Amino acid sequence: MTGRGRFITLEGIEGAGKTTQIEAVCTLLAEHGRAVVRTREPGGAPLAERIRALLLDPEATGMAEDTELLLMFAARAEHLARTIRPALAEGAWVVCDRFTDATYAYQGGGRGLPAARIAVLEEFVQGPLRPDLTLFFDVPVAVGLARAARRSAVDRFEAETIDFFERARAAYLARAVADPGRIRRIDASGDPTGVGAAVRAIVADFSARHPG
Ligand code: Z5A
Repeated sequence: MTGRGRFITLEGIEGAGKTTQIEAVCTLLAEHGRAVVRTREPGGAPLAERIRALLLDPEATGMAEDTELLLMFAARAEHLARTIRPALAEGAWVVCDRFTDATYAYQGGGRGLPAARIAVLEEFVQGPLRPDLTLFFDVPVAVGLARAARRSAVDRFEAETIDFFERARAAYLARAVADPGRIRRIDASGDPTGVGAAVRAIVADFSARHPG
């Protein structure tokens, strides 16, 4: 439980289609009468967006893995304090493009940092707060990267190897298996219309089970 509102996160590797589907999630919740706050990580608050720029800067080469991990959680602390916790306290439903599952996937799976180290920071920064529902958009790495390659700009993560994204995907899949009540895996390899139908079914069911 997160307070009066509910906390929904969207996760997946590069090019999985989260950003494409997040608006539909927000629209559906609004149709159900929810006050909705859409946000993202890293970022989602003014100072957190400045940390995001540093984290994604392709010229920030050679950043130590622990520095990257701590910056993710520094941005998250700011995001929680300025955006997420106030919105939940007011009863809003917060819909967030990535959250701490991404840290387990990218810094844990991708970079190889120990999950126990991430868990310490998770507890420190979040206390008991966890997402109520996580939509995991699962695509083969080749599919996600081919979609993302259509964009011109490349950030610091997009420059990573295929093996890095394979490890991130494997970490997401393991978390989905370990916590199926919260993390709902969606086959995101199909066309946007079909993926959107699966998303709406899950979110509508979740909303119906959490009235008021
Ligand atoms: N990161 C981290 O390491 N640790 C953390 O704790 C957190 C984040 C919170 C944020 O980058 C980076 O931070 C991220 C992980 C790291 N880096 N990576 N990789 P971001 O927010 O800029 O990037 P992203 O979250 O990965 O977004 P993305 O690459 O845009 O992926 P997406 O949002 O899932 O995909 P999309 O923008 O919706 O779609 C990509 C393209 O595919 C686009 O042209 C769409 O039109 C197309 N698309 C979407 N869906 C479909 C379907 N179903 N079929 C065909 N084409 C589609």
